[in-house]
Amino acid sequence: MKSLAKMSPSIRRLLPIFDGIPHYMKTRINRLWKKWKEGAHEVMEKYSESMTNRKKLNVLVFIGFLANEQKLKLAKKSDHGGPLGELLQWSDLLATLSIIGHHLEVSTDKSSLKSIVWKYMSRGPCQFLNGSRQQLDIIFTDIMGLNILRQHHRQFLMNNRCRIRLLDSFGTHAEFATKSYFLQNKRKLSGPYSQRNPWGGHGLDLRQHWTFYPHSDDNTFLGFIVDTEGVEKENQKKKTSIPSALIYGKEKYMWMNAEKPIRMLKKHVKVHATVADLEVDGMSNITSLFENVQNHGFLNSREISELLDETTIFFGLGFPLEGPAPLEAMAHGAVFINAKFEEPKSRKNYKFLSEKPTLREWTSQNPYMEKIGEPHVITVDVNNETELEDAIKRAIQLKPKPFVPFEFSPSGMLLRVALLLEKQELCEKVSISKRWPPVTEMKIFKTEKANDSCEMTCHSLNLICEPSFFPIVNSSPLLKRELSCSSVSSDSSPFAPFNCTVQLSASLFSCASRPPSSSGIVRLCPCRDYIPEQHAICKKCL
Ligand code: U2F
Repeated sequence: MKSLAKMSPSIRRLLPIFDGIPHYMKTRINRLWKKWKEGAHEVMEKYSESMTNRKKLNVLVFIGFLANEQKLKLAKKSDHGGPLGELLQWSDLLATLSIIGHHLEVSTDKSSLKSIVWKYMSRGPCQFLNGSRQQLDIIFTDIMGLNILRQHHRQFLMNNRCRIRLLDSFGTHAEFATKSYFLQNKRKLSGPYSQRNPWGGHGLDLRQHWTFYPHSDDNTFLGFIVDTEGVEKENQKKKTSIPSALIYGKEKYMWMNAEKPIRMLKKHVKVHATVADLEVDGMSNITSLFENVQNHGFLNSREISELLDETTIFFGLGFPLEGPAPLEAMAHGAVFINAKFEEPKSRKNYKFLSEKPTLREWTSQNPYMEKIGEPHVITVDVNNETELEDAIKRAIQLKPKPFVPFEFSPSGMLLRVALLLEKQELCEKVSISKRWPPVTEMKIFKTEKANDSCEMTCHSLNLICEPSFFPIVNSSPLLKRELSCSSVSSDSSPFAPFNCTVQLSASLFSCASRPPSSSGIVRLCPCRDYIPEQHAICKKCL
């Protein structure tokens, strides 16, 4: 008998792993535990059918970038301004997996990884045949972790390829997933900064790449939760308080070229900052920028939450892209001024993105927030003085209520991860009737313009593109019917199925790929609906 996963919102289950994880992660898990417990209660009340009767899984969590700590020092930097997004997501993933009742093996270094690998390798397939679940079911790791597994545990990786779930913040597109396609097309896929693909080429199913935001329909959305500890739902900003802005950017390089927008901001509001490295060397050229700015230095989560409570405007300068902070600001009732990019940024024109395995185009600092819009978010070209001044004045008036989209709440994350782990099948072929999302939810559309992706077509109809349906859409009879083809040929192309052409390489199925405008290509796209504020789950997927 397979045992069932039981919801267990007790932090005690996580205590044994606390010694091995950075201080920042422990603090976050402890601080948010009350919220997690409330979320567990809520999800059991509202979605008890989906949350019960799930198989208990053996899950390995191998945080690869911490295993390279000696070189990268990311855990060390987490206490004074380094990138926190990844640590925050790993913390939330650990809390989620523990609460939804799975068995966890956690490793943040090569030697403990080795003992776990041996433990499961030596058990081998016999136990599995007996029906006991003494094998690993799922392995969460990151790209650095995958490289370590490839170098030191090749056989283990080969046996468990389909069980890998890769934390991949910005996502991976089909063109970058396999080495061969990228190498043949690298010129077309790159810009002036680099023609390399160091983070891609793993040959995984694109759904094995789990992202930070729900931004790539080809990938799976993992997400994180928004810290709302201490925020009261109805609590609006104190009416009497002087309007203020907190500049988004915890290291001074993020402030480069921002003199003009910051000057404008100072004209209307009191300006605060949390820049960690201001006291360090080379201050001369930025001194004027920080005049009349109250810099608090790097704050801990409680302090930043208190500051956000008093903040009217959370002000984006264009970088970091897609961090968690704007969602936190919105959860505290601040208006996020989101820097709009007149020319969208991508690996073809922006150095930071030039080696990322995606052709995604950023229309602003945070495209997810851009879609949320007013009263919570104003997306504006911060270098256009007139537009910026209007935006600042409007932001002062808006006074939105605190808001957290369901998918970034504890209950939303618990529900999503529980369902994905229970139902998304990537190891075995499943019959059409047992597929998840159910095939009955598939809605097929043609792209309207030659340059459109399937994502664009589905999104324009308030649907999302569902990659698991591609093999079904990829059928000659369907093409003949939908596109009036008399005969059908085949091709290995990220645009297929299109016109009268079926897809030859399953690894190239792609929601995101956009054919050239002049190509005359009409793509066939499988779309599905989703639960409002929960993109990963279709309405009948519960
Ligand atoms: C993103 O990483 P970042 O760490 O730069 O993301 P941010 O949005 O700046 O903030 C992460 C957390 O840092 C916290 C803040 C957020 O929870 O409340 N914080 C803090 O604790 N103290 C302070 O003084 C200021 C902020 C993204 F997540 C990564 O995936 C990307 O690699 C990176 C670059 O685009 O951006």
